[in-house]
Amino acid sequence: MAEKFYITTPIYYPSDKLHIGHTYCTVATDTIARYKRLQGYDVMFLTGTDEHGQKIEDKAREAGVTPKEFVDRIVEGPRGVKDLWKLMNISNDRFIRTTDDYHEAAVQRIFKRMYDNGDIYKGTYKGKYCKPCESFWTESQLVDGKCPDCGREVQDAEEEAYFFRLSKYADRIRDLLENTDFLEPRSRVNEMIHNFIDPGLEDLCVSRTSFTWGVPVDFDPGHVVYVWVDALSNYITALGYENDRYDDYKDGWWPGVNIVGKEIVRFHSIIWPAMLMSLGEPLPKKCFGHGWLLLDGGKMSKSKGNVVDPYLLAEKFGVDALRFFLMRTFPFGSDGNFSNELLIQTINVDLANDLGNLVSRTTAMAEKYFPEGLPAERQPDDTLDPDLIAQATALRDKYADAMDHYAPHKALEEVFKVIQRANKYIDENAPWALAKDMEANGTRLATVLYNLLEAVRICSVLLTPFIPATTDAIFSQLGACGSCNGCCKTWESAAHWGTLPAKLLVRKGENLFPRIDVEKAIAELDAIQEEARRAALPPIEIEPQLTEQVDFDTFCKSDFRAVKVKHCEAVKKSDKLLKFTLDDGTGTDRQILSGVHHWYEPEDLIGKTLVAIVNLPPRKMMGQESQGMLISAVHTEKGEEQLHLLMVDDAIPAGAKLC
Ligand code: ME8
Repeated sequence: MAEKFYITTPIYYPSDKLHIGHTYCTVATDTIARYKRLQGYDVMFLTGTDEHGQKIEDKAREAGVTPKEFVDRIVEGPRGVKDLWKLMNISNDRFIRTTDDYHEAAVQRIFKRMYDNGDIYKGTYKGKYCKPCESFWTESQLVDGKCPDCGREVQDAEEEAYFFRLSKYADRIRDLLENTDFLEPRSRVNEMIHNFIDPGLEDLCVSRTSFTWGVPVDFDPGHVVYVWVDALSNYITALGYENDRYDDYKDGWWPGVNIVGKEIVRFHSIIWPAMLMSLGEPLPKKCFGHGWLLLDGGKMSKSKGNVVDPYLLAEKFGVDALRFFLMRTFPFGSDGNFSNELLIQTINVDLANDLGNLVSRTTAMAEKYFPEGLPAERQPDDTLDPDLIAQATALRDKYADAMDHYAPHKALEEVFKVIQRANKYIDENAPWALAKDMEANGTRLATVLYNLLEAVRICSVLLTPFIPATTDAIFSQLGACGSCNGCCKTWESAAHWGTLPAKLLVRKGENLFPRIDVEKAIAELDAIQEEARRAALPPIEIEPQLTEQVDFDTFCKSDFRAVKVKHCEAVKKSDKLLKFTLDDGTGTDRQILSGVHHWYEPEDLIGKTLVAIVNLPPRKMMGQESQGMLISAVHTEKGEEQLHLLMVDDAIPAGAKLC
């Protein structure tokens, strides 16, 4: 029976839309899950959403809906979390929502078990609270008086609360971190020991009374379970722990591998193992803390607003291109700077140039030179062939070594060495030259093409966890699967040269990754992002009214008159100013300059009756005198200033006083 492999992503806060940083973590976990399936493991891949807590309660209130309505929209709604994972071809076997009934009931039982065994007790919480992170901190844990995780302001907090005896597990946690390879990369171990274990683990506050959107403590209903105790439990409740929705916990699916971002390593490598110790359950096999994708050197946080929409990128560049970029570009354990240019460059260099060219040249030549199919006869060349064959057959083990060490970027590096080697092999063998004399060179040409097809096949097997839709397309171009029943796609076959059937009917398909025009694509992205930014702005903004009062006499000193536009023209060398010649009822023309050209063309205003204040001292604008000011109404719409000149009924004679 196949060995079980259970892997999880963090469950996401549906407090806002997911961004490319979340997509990174899920794509990475999906790639590992697919790799394990390829190797023959029986894989269970869990993801989900973490839906309780004050932050969600606050956001729902702002949106004027219930917390459940709020999270439902983000999780299940159009372009929500589930839609995104579907679009990104995420192969999760299960999706947990912490508002699922079975999970909530199981969390109550988990809390009660820890209470019953004396690990949870009641006390008073005094300390600092970071609302965005929903984390309590002691004074000594703050960095410059701010939250050590996100750097934001913290508030004083005091409330009756339940506490978890985390301190009791300090030695066992230290041992786990220092003396096993539970937590990776190793640098994260040092961070945990230095920041949390060495200063002394304190008991953890695990209930709240200041809000209600959470799992109630069933034996003390004023309290809700701390959102992290609720959230971390998902990894086992989703298998059926303390509930009968699933049977997998007792069927041996736990322990599993938790893939998490670096800022939540503390929860996963200290609190979570301590909870499991308290429950007497096995500890996770592994916690891998990956780095962050940064934007301009800062965290791409939804709270900071500089988000990159994965929908937009996947729709524009393709799901596989985005998946590939995320895994190829950023070493998994470290931070990396995300940019649109980098994404496009990676697509152009690796996917269009290296992989795309190899596949399209190989399949095009095979189809052109052997339209009836590749013959079975071979003519190897001891000088030209062995290096390609050796590199391609050695690839699988190097790849596995990288994947087993949670280094998907290194695995791809190895695959691309072989792709580059195969492209070189085309140039070394010049199939187009061989094709000039098919009678003399036909067998050698078939051999060269077969070798290339084999190299493409091996690379495609190993690329499948990363870009599954693309490799499907490649396999169908190779024309293998009709006759081999998928055996050329297996893990075993990736270390075997000569798996493709000797006789092959190759059909070149569509270009896998057309080259992208960098400047054009960046300009288009900028335009889309600008549109999205504007769409998110409030529709109409009106300037707040002044509270300072003017006395009536002062107000009466302003002389407002109806004026008729006799002539209007643009002021030379100014994009803004229009020059108005006005009848103000005095018999002498009045000239006013007004910065309204952005909204009006001069000819549209001739004959209109406007309102002007006529007793302002004259002033010079662009060298011309303006004798007063035209009155207009202004507001902001979708971030853009809007202006309307005040126009009154044409029946009102020029010079009529407005009061
Ligand atoms: O932390 N780069 O949820 P979350 C890389 N609900 N990864 C990033 C990232 C970025 N710019 N931004 C976010 C939570 N992430 C909890 C988890 S698990 C029991 C509870 C990653 O939606 C982040 O590091 O804030 C985390 O691993 C994941 O996205 C979910 O973040």
